[in-house]
Amino acid sequence: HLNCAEELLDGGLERFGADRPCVRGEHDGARHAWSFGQLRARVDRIARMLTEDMGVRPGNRVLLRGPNSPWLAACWLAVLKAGGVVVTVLHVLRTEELEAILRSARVSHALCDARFADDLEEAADRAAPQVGERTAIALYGGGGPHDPAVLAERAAAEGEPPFPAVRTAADDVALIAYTSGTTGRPKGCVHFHRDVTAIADTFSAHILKPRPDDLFAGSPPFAFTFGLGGLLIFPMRAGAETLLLEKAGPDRLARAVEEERVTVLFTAPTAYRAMLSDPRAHALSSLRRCVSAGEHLPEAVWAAWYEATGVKLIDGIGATEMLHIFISASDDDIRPGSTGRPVPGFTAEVLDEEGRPAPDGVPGRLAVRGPVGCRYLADERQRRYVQDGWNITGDTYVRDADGYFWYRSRSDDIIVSAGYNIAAMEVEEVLMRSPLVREAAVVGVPDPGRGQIVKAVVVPAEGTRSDEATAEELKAFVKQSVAPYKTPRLVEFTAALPRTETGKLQRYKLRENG
Ligand code: 3SK
Repeated sequence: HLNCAEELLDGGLERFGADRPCVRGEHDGARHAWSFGQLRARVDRIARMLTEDMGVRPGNRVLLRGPNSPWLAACWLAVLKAGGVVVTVLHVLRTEELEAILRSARVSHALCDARFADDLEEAADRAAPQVGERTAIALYGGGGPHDPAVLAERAAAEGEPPFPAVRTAADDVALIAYTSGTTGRPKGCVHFHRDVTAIADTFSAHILKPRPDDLFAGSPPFAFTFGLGGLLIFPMRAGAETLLLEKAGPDRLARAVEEERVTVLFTAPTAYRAMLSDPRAHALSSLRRCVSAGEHLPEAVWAAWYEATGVKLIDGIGATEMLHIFISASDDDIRPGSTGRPVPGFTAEVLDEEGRPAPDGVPGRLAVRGPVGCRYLADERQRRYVQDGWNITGDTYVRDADGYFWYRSRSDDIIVSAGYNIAAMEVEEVLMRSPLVREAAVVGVPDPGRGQIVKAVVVPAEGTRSDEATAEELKAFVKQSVAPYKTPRLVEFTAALPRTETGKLQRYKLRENG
């Protein structure tokens, strides 16, 4: 038996005391700062509302939509204490993207930040026939008598009795995290209650080594499991405090570090680089641990960060399929430019095309196994990701004679831009719906700030002009259907796309042309 929310919250309260600071941050202009005890009072009221008023039963899938905030954290824990399965989505997703997730996960209930209700309501109407019933949506943070946040505040003030967590098994499903598939069809990655504690007891315990007096902060949203681990699970497991920011661009992050004396930072290389260009880099002196993941960390950024702050960036590779980081290094084990070595509990190999271990120094496909692994929700792509018990991550790596892993490239059509994974085919499919487009191909091209940016190469439809105005029109067209981070920053026109004799698109040629 394990309920990971009970373990983190009620277990944390027992281990560290009810008054230990747990979560602080902003929600829609209001500030909140809750101890373990104060957070539990709110979580328990929401859990009660889910089970008693909304009819959530163990195993029901409950979607969470909202930017990082103390209320999102409370909802996440409440769904799990109520025995539900959390499906967290980026709040910037559009109707079509939300509809696909509601259908795929058969989401019966949702807790949504009141400011982001519209697309979700529409998606719920559209998905109802496949889900079997219309997803029941409760809005938090908007005020009103049924607002879970209002109910929770009242319960905390009145001192309601604790909600007994549903007795889930360690290998009951706790969450379904969505990741871009190379085909553009999102894949739901299923993780158990025991996986949640496993990532804290591997990467966090052995590499990060947080202290109870730490204050965590960072940019990745909970919907990206890098953020869920780094900004909620790891601090709670260590009895530390987390600062949750709704908007966490590099400037806001640097200001928060300075003003609130943040000690542990989680963000992507793009943000570390941007923070360095701020002349107030000295204001980062409170930091003692900084974790970089989501995209490859260039050695130059590692060196510049060390010079400016004296902190050795902890690089790591993780995947939504693996829940969190499985290769990394900290302190004197770091070799700048290398991702590190398998985190204790994990084994990693570099495999050749036949699936045999490649000799050290020879690039191949990264394969990893450990206490967590890929379980796609009803998806035939499982067979490609898990082979002979190894998780094949889609990255090309080289291992050196000392067992350090060095990143080479992605081995699929995923574009990694500012830490976001973007499926080239998803963007292509949207472009192809425009009457201005005859053919389109999407690739990632190198960018000093974001690692890669999305570039669309378009064969215009008859009568369409290949000019700046058409390019802008196409960008706006794509933005209507998919989240802004997937929109091409560059649009180029061509008379024909490069193809093999059998008609297969030669994406690498488009990449080579920058
Ligand atoms: O996908 C990633 O890059 C990642 C990195 C670290 C932790 C978790 C994830 C999903």
